Amino acid sequence: MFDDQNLDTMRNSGEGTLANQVVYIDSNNNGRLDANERRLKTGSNGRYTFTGLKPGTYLVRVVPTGGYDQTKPVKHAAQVVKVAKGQQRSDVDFGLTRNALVKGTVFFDANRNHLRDRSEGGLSGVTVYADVNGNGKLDSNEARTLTIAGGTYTLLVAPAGKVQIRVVPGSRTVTAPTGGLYSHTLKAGQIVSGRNFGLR
Ligand SMILES: [Ca+2]
Ligand SMILES: [Ca+2]
Ligand SMILES: [Ca+2]
Repeated sequence: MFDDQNLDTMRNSGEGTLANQVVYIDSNNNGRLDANERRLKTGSNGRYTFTGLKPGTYLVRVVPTGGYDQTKPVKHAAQVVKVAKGQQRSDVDFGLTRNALVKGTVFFDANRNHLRDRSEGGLSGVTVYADVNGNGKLDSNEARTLTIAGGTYTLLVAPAGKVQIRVVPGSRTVTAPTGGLYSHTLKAGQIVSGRNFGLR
C-alpha cells in the first residue's frame, strides 16, 4: 500500500508506504467488507499478507481511512488475484491518496470577451494557486504551480479540501472566470479539469 501523493497511480520516488489500512478479500464481490470476509491491516512497511489461500481467484479491496481514498486500481476497482497451488503473489499493490488535482489552461483574452477564441494562445509562466484561506492572496503555505508551454497547468491540492483556485495576474487583469476564481470542495483522489483562466 503506497501513498500516491501525485495521483498518477504509480509509486514514484519519495512516495512512502501506508500502514494501518484495511485490506480484505471481497468473497461475494459486493464492494463491501462483510462480517465473514477475511481482512487485515497493512503493517508499518505498508505490506499485507493473506496466507493459506486455496488455489482460485480472489478479489482484494481496501477500506481507506484517515482521509485517504484509492487511486490504484482506478475507480475503486478490486485487485483480481489468481493463485495457483503453492504460488505466492507479491505484486498486488494499492495506491491511496489524501490529495486532489486541478487542471486547466491560462489564455490571453485579447478581445476581453471572457472566452478563448481560436486566435488566442496560452500563457506560460503564470502562477496558479490554491487559495486555502480565501483571502485572494498567495500565502507562503499555499500550493502553487506555473503554467507550462501552451498555458496548461496541473495543481496538486494537498490535502484535498475546501479551496479557491486563483491566478496571480501580475500586471494583467483576470477576464475569466467571472469573479476570478473557482470554488471547490475537493475530495481525496478527485481530479478536476477545465478550470481555465483568461488574462488581458
Ligand atoms: Ca504517484
Ligand atoms: Ca463483500
Ligand atoms: Ca491565500
